[in-house]
Amino acid sequence: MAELGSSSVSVEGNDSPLFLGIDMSTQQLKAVVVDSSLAVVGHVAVQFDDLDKHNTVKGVYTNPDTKEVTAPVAAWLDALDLALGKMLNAIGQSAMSRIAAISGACQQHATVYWNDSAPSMLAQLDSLSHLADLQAALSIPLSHNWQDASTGAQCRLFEQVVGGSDSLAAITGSRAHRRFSGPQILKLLQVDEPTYNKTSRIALASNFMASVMCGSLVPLEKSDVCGMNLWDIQNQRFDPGILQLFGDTGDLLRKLGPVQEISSNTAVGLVSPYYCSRYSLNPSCAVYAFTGDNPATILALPLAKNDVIVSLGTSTTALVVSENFVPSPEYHLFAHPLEASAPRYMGMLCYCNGALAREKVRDKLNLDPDKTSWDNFNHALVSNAYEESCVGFYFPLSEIVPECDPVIQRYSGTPPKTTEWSAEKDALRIVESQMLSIRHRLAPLLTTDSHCARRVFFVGGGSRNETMCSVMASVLAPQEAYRLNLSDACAAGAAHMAVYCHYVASNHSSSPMSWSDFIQSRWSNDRQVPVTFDKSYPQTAVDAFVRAEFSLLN
Ligand code: XUL
Repeated sequence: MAELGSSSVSVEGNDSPLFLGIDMSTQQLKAVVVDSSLAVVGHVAVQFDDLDKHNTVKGVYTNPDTKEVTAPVAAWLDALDLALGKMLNAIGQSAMSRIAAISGACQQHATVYWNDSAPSMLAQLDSLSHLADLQAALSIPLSHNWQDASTGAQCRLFEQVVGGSDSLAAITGSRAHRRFSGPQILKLLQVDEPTYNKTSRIALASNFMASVMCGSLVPLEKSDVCGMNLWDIQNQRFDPGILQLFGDTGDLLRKLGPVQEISSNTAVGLVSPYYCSRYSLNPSCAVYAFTGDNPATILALPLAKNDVIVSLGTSTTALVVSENFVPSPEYHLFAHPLEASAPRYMGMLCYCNGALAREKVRDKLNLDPDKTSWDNFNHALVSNAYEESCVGFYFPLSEIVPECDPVIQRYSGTPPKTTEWSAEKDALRIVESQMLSIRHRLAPLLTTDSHCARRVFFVGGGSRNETMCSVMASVLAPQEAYRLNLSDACAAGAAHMAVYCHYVASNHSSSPMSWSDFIQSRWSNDRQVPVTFDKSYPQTAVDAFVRAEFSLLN
C-alpha cells in the first residue's frame, strides 16, 4: 500500500475539548481534528485506490455500457479504520481521548442498503475484527455513486408523476437527476425486487457513516435528504405523490426511517466502544448527524448572502446560501444543515466534468503523458486571450449541467458554427465555459445589481492553482475573490459542525448563538487568501455562452 499523507501539530499539555470531522468523498476519506478555535491539530487522508483489494479506479467501478457507477462500501469502512489509526499515530492517545464530538460530510446521493442483521451487528461492533466485516449487514455490497447516469427512465417517471420538472423542483428543490437517490432506489425496485425486499433500511452515505460511528441505525439528515428527489423541503415530509411510484409507500417509509430536523439539537448517539478500545476515543464522545459533502462545505467559512463557494474537486460545485425558496429546474435547493432561520436554504450547481475534464486538457499540453504539472496549462491560460463568441464544451463524461451525453465541441461566430482550434487554446476555453455556466445559472439566486457574486471563495484540490483561480475569478466577475487557506474545506466544515453542535449542546440553559453568528465569531480572516484578477472580462461573453450551449443541445 502507498504511504498515506498525514500532518499534525503538538497538542500536548492541554485538556480542552477537540473535535473530529470525517470527509468521505468520491476518491478518499479524510479526517481532521480541530480545537474549539477551529485551528487544525491533525489531518489524515486515505485514498480508496490505495486499498489494493478493492480495485477501484478513482474510488469507483464504472460500466460505460450501462452508465452505472458504483463504489464498494467495504472500501469506505477499511478507509475509516485506517484513517483513525493514522490519526491516533499523528496526534497521540491523550488528544484522541479529548475528542468531545464527531460529525461528518459524505458524498451525496449514494445509497447503502442494510439488511435485517444491521441493528444487531452494529450493536456488537466491538466484537468485529474490522469495520469491513459489516458488509454482512448489507443487502448489496455496492453503493450507487453520484456519477451514475443509468436512471434516465426512472427520472422521467419522477417528473411525470408530479406534472413536470418545474413541479418536482418546487417540491424537492431539484428536477429529476439521474444520480439522485430516489430514481436510484426505484431502479433497484424495478430491476432487482428480491434485493429491494430484503433491504430493511436504506441509508445515504451520510447516515450510514454516522451509524457506523455510533453502532446503531441513525436518522437521515435534513440537508442531505434533499438530494433524493423524494423529500418535500417546505412541508418537511416525504412527498406522498412521488412515493406512489414505489407501490407500497408504507414499506418505503419504513425503509427510509426518520429524518432529523435540526442537526445541532441532539447527538445521534455516543461513539461505539469499538473506537474506544482501538483508537482511544472517549466513551462520552458524542456523534452528531453527518451531512452531505456540499452542505458541509458551506460550513467551512462565514458564507453570507451573495457569496459563492466554487469547489474544485472531482466534481465542480458552486454553492450559495439563500434566504428564499426560489426553486428552478436549473439548479438545486437544499435545506441549510445548521440554520433554522434565514438563510435557511443552500443553492447548488453540480458539474460532473470538473477536474477530470481540465486534467485531460492539461495532459494534452504536457509532452510526457505521466506528467501532472499544471505549468503548461497555466502558461496557455495566460498567453491566450478572450476571443469574441469562441466557446468550447469539454464533457468527456456525461454531464449533469446541462444534462447531456459525453461531447467535446468548439464553436465560433454568431450564430455559432462548430469549429476547431489548437490544444493551446483549450486551456482558456475550458476554464471560461465552466465559469460562464456558473455565472449564468446562479444569477437568479444573487441579489447584487450585477447578479454576480459579492465574494467568491475557491476551495478543493483545484484551488491550489493560483493562476487558474485568477482567470476563473475574472470570468465570474465578483467584487472580491479568495482562496481558502484550509487543507480541506469539506472536512473543515464537518469538524465545524461538531464544534457548533457541542457548543449548542453545552448551552442548553442560555440561548445559543445562531450558526452564522457562531462561525463569524470564531473566524479569522487569515484563513482566506485574496485572489487578484482582471476586472475587464466582457459581459457579452455570457450571451455568447448561452447561444453556443443552445446550439450544443439542439
Ligand atoms: C452533488 C454531487 C457531488 C457529490 C460529490 O449533487 O453529486 O458533488 O456530492 O461527492
